[in-house]
Amino acid sequence: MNQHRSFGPLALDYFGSHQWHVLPIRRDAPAGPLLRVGKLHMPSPILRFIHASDFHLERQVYGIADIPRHLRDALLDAPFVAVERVFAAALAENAEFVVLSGDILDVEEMGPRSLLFLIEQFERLADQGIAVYWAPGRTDPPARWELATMLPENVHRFTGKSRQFLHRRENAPSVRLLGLPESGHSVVRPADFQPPDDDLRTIALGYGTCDPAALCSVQVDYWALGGQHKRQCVQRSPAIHYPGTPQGRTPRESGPGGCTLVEVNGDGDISTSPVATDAIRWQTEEVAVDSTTSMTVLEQLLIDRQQRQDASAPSRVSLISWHITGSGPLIELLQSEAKLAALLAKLRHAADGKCSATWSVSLEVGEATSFPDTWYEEESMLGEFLRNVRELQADPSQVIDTESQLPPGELADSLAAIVEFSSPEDRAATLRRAADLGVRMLSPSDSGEP
Ligand SMILES: [Mn+2]
Repeated sequence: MNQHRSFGPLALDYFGSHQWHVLPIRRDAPAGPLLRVGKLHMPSPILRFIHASDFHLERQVYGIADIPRHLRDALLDAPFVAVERVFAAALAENAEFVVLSGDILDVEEMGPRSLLFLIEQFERLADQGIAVYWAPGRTDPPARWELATMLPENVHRFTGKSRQFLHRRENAPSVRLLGLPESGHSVVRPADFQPPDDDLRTIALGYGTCDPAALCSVQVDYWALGGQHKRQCVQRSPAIHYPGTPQGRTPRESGPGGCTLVEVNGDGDISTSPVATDAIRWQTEEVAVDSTTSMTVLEQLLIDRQQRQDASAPSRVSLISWHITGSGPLIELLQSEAKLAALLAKLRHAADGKCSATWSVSLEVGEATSFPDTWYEEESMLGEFLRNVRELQADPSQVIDTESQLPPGELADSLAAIVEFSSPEDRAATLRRAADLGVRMLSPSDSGEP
């Protein structure tokens, strides 16, 4: 069965079925005729397009308080640089068209730079005869787009009248694209997409979450979905795919951002390959310490990792959120916010001095099971507070009278049920949180030593 191309119509029929086979990502395969295990003379792709979504060109990078001067421009430009790379990929890969699955630009939130930039990018494609098919997400329904007349003619939007486009091709069958004029639902509903029963390859553009099993009931070859900022290959056959946003905007959107190059060969096999476009990358880094780790060792370890990151990707800004986990005296010591802040300042100083492209955004530390002994012993409000908490922790039978602390009146009745401890675990967890809060509030903020 592998040499299907040499065996005439019967074998061709078998492989020429409308089922599109999906192969693993093969972005780094050599150029030219491809040889893959199980198949000989695999033809080059007969159709190639870019799938992207969630540009959010109205939205800046947010969620960080301190930005060093030398990185300000990079952060401001990042959303635009990333989107420019999406269009550059379409040109470089000779894409036949670009499919956009929603949340591209919100006209109610945007500034003039965003709109002009987007039009400019569309025009770059128009010059090369590359079409754009743009289906709406939550933020960019065509009804809001009174500026649509400014879009060049290669841009096709799905509207009330146009829910289907036929992409015509030279010497090859057309490709059908289906979409909705509004993404009124947060779930992609297969009933909204019903292609006629014919031989055309069909791409459906949808927005929101999906139920893969339900989508399989419709004769669609590639589900080009949007509304999710993290890239996800939901299913390989038929393909259901979210390319994610080209540029994450907050520390929560960590990891690479990009778009997807989709290639279809003569057999109908589809491959999806990620194209990284992000100009800044949010990273979450875990660092585990144990009872022997000292502050100096941790500090050096973080600075080293920061420098290594900078050396490995010097052209991209890396924004790191550190999570320190483990147990031992160092974790206890780092429960002091002042200590944490001092450590973060040292990391930043190390990066700032070198105008490094790597920046430590935040430093968080896991909960400590206890605090340093000296804190319990000292004659201060904190010392007294910690001794009280420890006494309650040591003796679970001691009643904690929370109810008497409530203000009189109706409110107290409804609050009483909330402040009551439902179990010993609940009591223990509350005491741990109280100790943590006390340490944070009662520690002097300047010296770092409570
Ligand atoms: Mn979005």
